[in-house]
Amino acid sequence: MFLSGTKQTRKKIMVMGGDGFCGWPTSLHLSNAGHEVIIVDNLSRREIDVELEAESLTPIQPLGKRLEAWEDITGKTIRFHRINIAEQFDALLHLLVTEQPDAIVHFAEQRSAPYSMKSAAHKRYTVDNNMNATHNLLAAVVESGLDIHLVHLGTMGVYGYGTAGMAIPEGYLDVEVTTEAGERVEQQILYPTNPGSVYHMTKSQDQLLFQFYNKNDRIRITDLHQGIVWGTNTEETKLDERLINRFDYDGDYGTVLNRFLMQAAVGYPMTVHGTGGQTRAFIHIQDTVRCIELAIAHPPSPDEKVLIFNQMTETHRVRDLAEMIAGLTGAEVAYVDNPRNEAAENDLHVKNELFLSKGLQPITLNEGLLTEVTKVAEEYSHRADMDKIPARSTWTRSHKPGIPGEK
Ligand code: NAD
Ligand code: USQ
Repeated sequence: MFLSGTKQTRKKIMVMGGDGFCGWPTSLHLSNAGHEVIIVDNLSRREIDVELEAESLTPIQPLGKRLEAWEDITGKTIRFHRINIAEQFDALLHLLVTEQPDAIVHFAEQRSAPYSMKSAAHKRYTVDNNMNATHNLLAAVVESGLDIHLVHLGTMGVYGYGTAGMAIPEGYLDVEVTTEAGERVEQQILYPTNPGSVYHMTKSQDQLLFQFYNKNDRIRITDLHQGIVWGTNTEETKLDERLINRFDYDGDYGTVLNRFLMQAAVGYPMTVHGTGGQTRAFIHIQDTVRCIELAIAHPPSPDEKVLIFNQMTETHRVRDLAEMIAGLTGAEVAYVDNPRNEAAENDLHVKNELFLSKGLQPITLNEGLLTEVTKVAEEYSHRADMDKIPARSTWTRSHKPGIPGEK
């Protein structure tokens, strides 16, 4: 069951944020591969659905039902602990000490850029939650005295998206500096961050926390700078409707490609922000779960610096995605005012050699997969609330929201 060609053995893995869009299919994938999986989640994402009065397009089951279904179907057990890792440090530490996991996958952060920009309260919540979640985890690993490999889900957005034609390296930039004595010396530094939202800023700060704890306490850390995830289901979530994954389509949590596929399926003009000249990195959810399995199988050694992988498989310009889906489905494209403060046009070149060298065979955007997502959206279109589609969170107070037909 384990990855072929690796020396992987059964590991005990804690998945922080294992009820979320990436965390749930990852938990199932790791459990199916033979690992012992324990989910830790405070269910805050489900509470945010209540706050926003917006639900997943797909009918996700309560976590208890999901876990029961997984056991029914596969005979495998995934345990669950409801802990807010940003606030309940003692409970977190106790869990690490009693369970002694080999690895922790850290998804447990507020991950929407528009949500993080809605108001001062949302900005503060995102910073408090994300910074404390990551720092508590690091401090708990040190306090436990255990050698736990931490795999974190970071973002391509920490780099900013304009690189003057250079391919974004995997985390580190080689620079040449001139010493006082006039000598030219090479150094490697963390690629300078250039976040575009309060959410992306917290991910930039995470990098410094990792660098410090790795240097000071020799914690083994892999930071995965992931692109925009698209798709819904994986091999495991397809096994039974009760295992179905979350599908966010609302203006705050829906990400661009899944939103366009859903909009095409329900006959809502695709909401391209501005000129749609923004180029972004993408990865299918099935590759997300494979990459995490690969990262767990290849931990850095204790004397190694933080290992940073660019977890993306392709880049696309937003308007090209919309035009491609329009070509496939006949859906309309609407160019709306951009509610965000971001460059109207950018090129993006990204290196992703580390995952390719570890055996990733990337899934790229293809008609079959696009149609698969559109079919999921069509099947559950009766659950769609059209009023939740426009992106209403604005980066600067003077902007109008992006609603088709309203300029
Ligand atoms: P999600 O919101 O669906 O899942 C996050 C999960 O973490 C939720 O179940 C939530 O309840 C839980 N959580 C949040 N704060 C917590 C806390 N303090 N204690 C315990 N649990 C907590 O998000 P997702 O799309 O699955 O993203 C997961 C991670 O991957 C995020 O860190 C995000 O930054 C990163 N990422 C996501 C994407 C994407 O396109 N979805 C792309 C790149 C990176
Ligand atoms: N966009 C549109 N129309 C829409 C929605 C978005 O044109 O209806 C545009 C946005 O203006 C932006 C681009 O599409 O230029 C991407 O937006 P997004 O919401 O899909 O992605 P983003 O806000 O960057 O965030 C998502 C995840 C986040 C993750 C990030 C990866 O929510 O957790 O970190 O993708 S990355 O973009 O590579 O930094």
